[in-house]
Amino acid sequence: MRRKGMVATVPLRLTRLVSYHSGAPILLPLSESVTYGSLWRPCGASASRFRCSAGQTGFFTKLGRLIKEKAKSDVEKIFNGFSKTRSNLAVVDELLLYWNLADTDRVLDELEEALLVSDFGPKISIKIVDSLRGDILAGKLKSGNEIKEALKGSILNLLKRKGGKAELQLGFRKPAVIMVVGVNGGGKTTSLGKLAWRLKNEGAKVLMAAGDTFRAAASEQLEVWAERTDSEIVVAEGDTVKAPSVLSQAVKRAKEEGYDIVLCDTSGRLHTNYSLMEELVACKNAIAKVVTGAPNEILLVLDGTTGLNMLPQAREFNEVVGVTGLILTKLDGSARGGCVVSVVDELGIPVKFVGFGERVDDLQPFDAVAFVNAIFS
Ligand SMILES: Nc1nc2c(ncn2[C@@H]2O[C@H](COP(=O)(O)OP(=O)(O)O)[C@@H](O)[C@H]2O)c(=O)[nH]1
Ligand SMILES: [Mg+2]
Repeated sequence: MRRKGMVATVPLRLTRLVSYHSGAPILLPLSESVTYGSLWRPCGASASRFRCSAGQTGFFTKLGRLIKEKAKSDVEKIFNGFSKTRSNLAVVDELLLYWNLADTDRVLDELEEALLVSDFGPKISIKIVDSLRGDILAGKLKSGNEIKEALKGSILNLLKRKGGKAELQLGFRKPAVIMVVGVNGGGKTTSLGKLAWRLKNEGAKVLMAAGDTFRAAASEQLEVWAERTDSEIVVAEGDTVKAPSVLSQAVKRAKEEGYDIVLCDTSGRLHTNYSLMEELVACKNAIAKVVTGAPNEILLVLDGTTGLNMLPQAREFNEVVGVTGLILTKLDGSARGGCVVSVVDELGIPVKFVGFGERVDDLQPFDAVAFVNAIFS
């Protein structure tokens, strides 16, 4: 165990800090090694740059909330991508328009079918329809319109009750650390870039960590995002550096240099590949060694067009690494919205962000009311 004041030697040859403030990348020390005695100073020690006061709780809470509130104004445009889900669910209106009590069983069967083809999954579809049946038979729902509102209400309720807090939970220690995980091509790196842009707009000092060490192009892709968002980034130098080492060094540096937030990218992996999944655990542990309680958020990126395949993915990632929130991407494509409800229902994990394009501002906090209105509009 390292004690206060003890000097640790961190081989900086492994990573470089790239700063894009002047437009061109500046490579910070690439010496063989550098002494980092102060890096290990525990929070609460004398150095003023490691402020761990209660005030930071306020900063991070405000940051999480601000990001959410700012999105409300233009949230509607996000859901254009649900056109497929919407057209599958359009049948609900037709069914309920001519609904009468004698017809209940047939209508509810067809309603269940409509939910199934919209990727809600069997468990959730049956649950929703059974609850509607109970309310109809109890005389609580007396018209097609009331049934539709109850249907929307039960989905909304589930998203809110099971999903819990949609705001980022950034803890109270600086730096807050966010890790993005998920399968290849889901949109991790892109979402991380967009998230950096959002956080920077709220005044946070952001450091990116290129933890996708499997593909050389992955770091370069994140460097482009760093440049685009005027963020700084830690990348691996050479092929032999492992992801946990990159992330750990980035968090150390963030701690040393007073960053508010570290955004950690990771390699895409199939949720069925256990050795790679274990590397994620190593990444998480490496981060936790540097900042107690970190990573504050482990965001699983799910491609909105994959439908029910996202459920086993979410299950596996959650089991191995403990997912705290979901980012649902590619809603500008033919996103299949229903399965999100299944993921939230089964795993009790909130959707925190939705991505709907490749531009820097194409990421919005998730709004459950807008989501339900969009798929049933
Ligand atoms: N249309 C669209 N494309 C996206 C979105 N998010 C990511 N992409 C694209 O999906 C591809 C894979 O994204 P990337 O971030 O590299 O995925 P990763 O492998 O999980 O890091 C890239 O071509 C991105 O531009 C999105 O919300 N909408
Ligand atoms: Mg990537």
